[in-house]
Amino acid sequence: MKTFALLLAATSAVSAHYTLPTVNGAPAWSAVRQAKNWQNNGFVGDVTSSDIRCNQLSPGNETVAVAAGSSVKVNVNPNAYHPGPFQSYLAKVPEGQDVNKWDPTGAVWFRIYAEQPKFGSQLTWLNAANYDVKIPPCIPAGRYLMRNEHIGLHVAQSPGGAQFYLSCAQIDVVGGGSQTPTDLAAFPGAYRASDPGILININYPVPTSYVNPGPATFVC
Ligand SMILES: [Cu+2]
Repeated sequence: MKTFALLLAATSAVSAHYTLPTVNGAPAWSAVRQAKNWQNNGFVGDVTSSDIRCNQLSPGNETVAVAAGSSVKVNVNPNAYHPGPFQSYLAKVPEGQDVNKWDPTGAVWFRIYAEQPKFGSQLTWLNAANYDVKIPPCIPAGRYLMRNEHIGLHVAQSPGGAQFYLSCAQIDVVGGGSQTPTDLAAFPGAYRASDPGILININYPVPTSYVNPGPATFVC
């Protein structure tokens, strides 16, 4: 009986977590590099860990073509249950590198989306199952890694309490322009555990502003 109760407890804990297994409806973990949490739905808690980059278990094996200026539909399975922001970054795969295997170390990431909450008697977030993220129309065509994350802030009042759910998708940007993205950041490196958008009590007092962690969002 004791074992059974423990199993039940473990199951309900898992169901509160989530993965980001696909973009634009591709088969799970094909155009999205398989993440370490694919079975247990767990989170990354240490922003200084290399897991904060892509939480990667295995390379990808597909890319999804997307026109510059159009949107990518990022799936969160079953949904981004916890209160907190959704954010997206891109990194251009260098010429001569294999999109399935390139390890995006160093300051190669620029942010393209950072969700802000609605303010009131509590913070209100999208908590969606799908996020439509617009690819900037001016960036050069080519292959990119797209790092998508949702940050759970429900116990973020303690250092290390924020929960990062993330994965990296492989996209092929078609069209585009010739602008060079700015404010490049590295993972790890872009975040500190003490950042005001990471170490935060969202319940009391209820914040009247929210500072997304990471670099400025690049806009064309
Ligand atoms: Cu959870």
